[in-house]
Amino acid sequence: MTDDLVARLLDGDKRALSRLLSFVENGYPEGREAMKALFGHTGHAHIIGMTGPTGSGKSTLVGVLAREYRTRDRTVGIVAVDPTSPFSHGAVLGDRIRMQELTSDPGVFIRSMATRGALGGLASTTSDVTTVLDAAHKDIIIVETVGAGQDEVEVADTAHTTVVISVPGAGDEVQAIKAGILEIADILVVNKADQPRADITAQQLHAYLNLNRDEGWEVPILKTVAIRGRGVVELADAIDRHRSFLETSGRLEEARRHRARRQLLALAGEELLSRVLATAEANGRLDELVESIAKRELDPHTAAERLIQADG
Ligand SMILES: Nc1nc2c(ncn2[C@@H]2O[C@H](COP(=O)(O)OP(=O)(O)OP(=O)(O)O)[C@@H](O)[C@H]2O)c(=O)[nH]1
Ligand SMILES: [Mg+2]
Repeated sequence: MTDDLVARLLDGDKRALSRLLSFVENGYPEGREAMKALFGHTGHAHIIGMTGPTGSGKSTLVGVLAREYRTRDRTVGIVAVDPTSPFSHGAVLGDRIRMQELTSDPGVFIRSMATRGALGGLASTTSDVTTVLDAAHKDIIIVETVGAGQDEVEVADTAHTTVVISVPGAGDEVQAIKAGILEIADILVVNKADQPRADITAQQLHAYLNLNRDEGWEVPILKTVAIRGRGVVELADAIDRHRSFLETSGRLEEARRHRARRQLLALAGEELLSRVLATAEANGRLDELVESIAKRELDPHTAAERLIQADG
């Protein structure tokens, strides 16, 4: 059955794509089998992470960016991770009319993922979802996440280009700086530039970047008005420039190797743990060791060593 789904997905079937994504998100064995078969068909897509505070206009910007890429004849996959806004709940984009325009376009596929705390973690699930979309011939994959912390930093690891979105603030500190997510930005956007203080926010970001310069790539700071589609051409251009930079500087290769290592170790770790647990749960060894630690007869380090030895 998986073979059939994989064949249909490679053939461009949207329903096969949806079903395979469900398998992958839920950690089903079918998902895993499909991932094996799909891997050889991946490596083409450019993955863009868009992160920023709640309500900063990420979804609106993702929508207009997707349309911009469609005018450039590129197919687009959109992954919205854990959409929190009551407006966007169930629907990815704030603006429903634009949303419909996008969903009726066969060159666009939109997926909402409410799987924070998913098996294997948010980052690994997101990574698998982008792999499936890549195999489904999406040229551009945009992942939207709320910039809240460590999860986003890990999700950014999956992206080739990370766009961090800020909005004009009343205070003196930009939200993204506070959240500690500025470091992961390849491109900075001040959205809602139709509101006052957008220039001041851009200047603050600029000052901050000057203190933390990266060799080779100068992080552009762009102003956008997502609801009017303003600045989106410049954003798409900047993303494409970043892609070229990654390719010519060798960073794309480096990132691929980095990702390969991370995936291999994460999956091997999961596999080892599940093997150890299968034995230790069956023979009651796990409960015994837990009891011993709880009664303070055994320290957790020694217990962990014994848990693994018991398997061998
Ligand atoms: N004034 C103004 N409002 C905007 C702009 N972009 C988005 N908005 C509005 O800001 C609100 C939030 O937009 P969303 O796109 O849902 O923001 P989000 O960051 O995806 O929100 P969450 O997914 O809930 O974190 C909506 O009411 C948008 O219409 C902009 O450039 N200017
Ligand atoms: Mg959103």
